[in-house]
Amino acid sequence: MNFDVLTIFPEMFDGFWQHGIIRRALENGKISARATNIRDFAEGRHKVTDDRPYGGGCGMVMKPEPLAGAIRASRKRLPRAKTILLTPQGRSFNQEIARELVKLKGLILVCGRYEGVDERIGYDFIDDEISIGDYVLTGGELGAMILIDAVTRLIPGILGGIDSAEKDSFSQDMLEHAHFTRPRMFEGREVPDVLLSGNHAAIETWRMETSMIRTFLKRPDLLKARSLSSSEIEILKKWCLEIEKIIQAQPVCGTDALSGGE
Ligand code: 9D3
Repeated sequence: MNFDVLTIFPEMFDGFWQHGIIRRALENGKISARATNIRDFAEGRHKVTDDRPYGGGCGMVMKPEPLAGAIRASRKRLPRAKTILLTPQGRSFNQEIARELVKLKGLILVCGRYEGVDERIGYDFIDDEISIGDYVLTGGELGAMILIDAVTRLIPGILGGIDSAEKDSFSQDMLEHAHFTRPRMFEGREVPDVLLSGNHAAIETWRMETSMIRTFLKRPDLLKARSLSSSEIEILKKWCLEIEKIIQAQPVCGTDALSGGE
């Protein structure tokens, strides 16, 4: 995968390229990535990239010529790449879009600043528009990093574990099970016995159960949207029975009248 980022703040990416999985992917040639300064394509002594909006109003707009120049140069370098504008108006980025983008040869990521880019850049220079969520940022750079991060870890052979990315595709509609590592006792809290039992079937069941209960408590929307396996249904039924037992153990009318609410 080849990433080309177009921005007026290329230095923002210096740290990003230098760490973790992105760095390793660059080193072993799984990705190429560079941040190009849009200002390098601006004319005149002052290399201006923004201007006041026609029709008035506050804020500035990114001038079309430097953007067009930068995109043309990128397309020469990456002729088969898709050009994506990071903008609050784009479709909301998610794992499904990440899986769609990892199939492509290259991505030219255009980072807007100020109030936005001149509308005419959208006509011939942009193939797709992506937002990273419903909150207001100061520009597209962090969005580009998020997109690169999410897409890179999906490239085959990038993640340490053989199946980490593949496992995501099964579990992405559920929250993950709880994780523990050494020490066995931390500030008075112990690691659950089952994880030390060596009983792999029991561990698997426990993990599925913690995954289910967390999803139920924190993201019930995910559970409702999902078709459940028979073992998952068994877990839910078991909880139902437990809850039912608690209710059955109560006196007939409950204790509401004694609680002093009214
Ligand atoms: C006054 C109206 N604002 C729209 C909500 C204008 C505006 C705010 C922020 C225009 C551009 C920006 C800068 N944001 C991005 O470039 C951006 C972004 C975002 O703000 N939220 C989520 N995803 C993205 S991707 C790029």
